Amino acid sequence: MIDRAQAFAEAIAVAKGKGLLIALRGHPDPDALASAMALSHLAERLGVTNVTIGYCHELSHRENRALVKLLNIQLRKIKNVQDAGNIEFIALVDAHDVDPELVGAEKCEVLVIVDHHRATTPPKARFVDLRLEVGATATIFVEYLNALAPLDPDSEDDRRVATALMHGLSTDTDDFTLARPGDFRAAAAIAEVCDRDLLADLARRTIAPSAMDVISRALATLKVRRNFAMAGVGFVSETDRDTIAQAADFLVRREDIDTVVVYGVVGERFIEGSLRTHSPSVDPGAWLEQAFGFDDRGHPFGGGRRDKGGFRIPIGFLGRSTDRAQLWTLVEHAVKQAMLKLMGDEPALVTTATVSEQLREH
Ligand SMILES: [Mn+2]
Repeated sequence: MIDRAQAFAEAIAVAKGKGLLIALRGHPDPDALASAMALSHLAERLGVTNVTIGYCHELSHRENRALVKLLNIQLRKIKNVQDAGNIEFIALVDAHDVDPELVGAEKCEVLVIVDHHRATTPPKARFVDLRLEVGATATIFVEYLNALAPLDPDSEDDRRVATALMHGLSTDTDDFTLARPGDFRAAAAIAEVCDRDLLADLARRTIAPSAMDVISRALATLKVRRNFAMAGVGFVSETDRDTIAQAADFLVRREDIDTVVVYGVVGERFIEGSLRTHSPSVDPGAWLEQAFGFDDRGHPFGGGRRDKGGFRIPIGFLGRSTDRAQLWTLVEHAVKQAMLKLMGDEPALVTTATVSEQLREH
């Protein structure tokens, strides 16, 4: 384990005197943000001083924006690698490829990749540490920190890093319910360094009004078939895209179902959906792949692990349609059909209203 930390340090040291960009992929979550913060902290200790943490999509979740603010994480929103200055090297955390929307990355060398997601194509970098057996990338960074620059409870800066990592660990493992032995060891290692008050502030899960709105729309359109439920929530703005996942998290708690898919049109560009399940027979990744298939390049539109998954399908030219009602009808029809087909092409769904009517009759 010390060897891996040493190899990581050697790879990072290559960026001494040069510009290093920690390029966050997609909409960064607490694990990605904490890992970026830890990497930047370690890089500084290793003498790499020109480090930028960059992201190219919105920080969509209100809690993530709170995290950035409370922990004072220095983030740059960039479209192009050179927006971050004279960058020669890239580091990736909690992801193993560069965001497809980040321009100019091909001119830089990827120094390190530290991640815990299954890779579809082999990740390419000078140093790769991809561990499927940990619940969070934060766990790997705790290990590096222990080996290279142990966190000091008396240092304000070190406490912030520890707090971010603990928060990343807890959110990525669903409050440790999915944590593996390595994650618990990592949590134990930073327990005395992190700031408990700050951690409590970060953990306060608020529900934004926009999320409540999407949840209410999901409830209104919820269709239940046996132990499966689906809900289409219509149009959702890019900044509110996480509300779809929040609605799915809420609905899967319904007692008589074990799987739910919530979907909508995000930013008038994509059909996006979230799957949540606690069925032993539903593998989210495989299920979504079967339901929605693959894009032109052969990548599945959906993916997932354990108990959750998501999909994203571009609507392309149709997104320009000004008749939103018609567009939604089309989307709803196509998504429902894809899912129903997978469930064995049975007749029309029973709506919750019909179910309660039937119950009243008996
Ligand atoms: Mn993660």
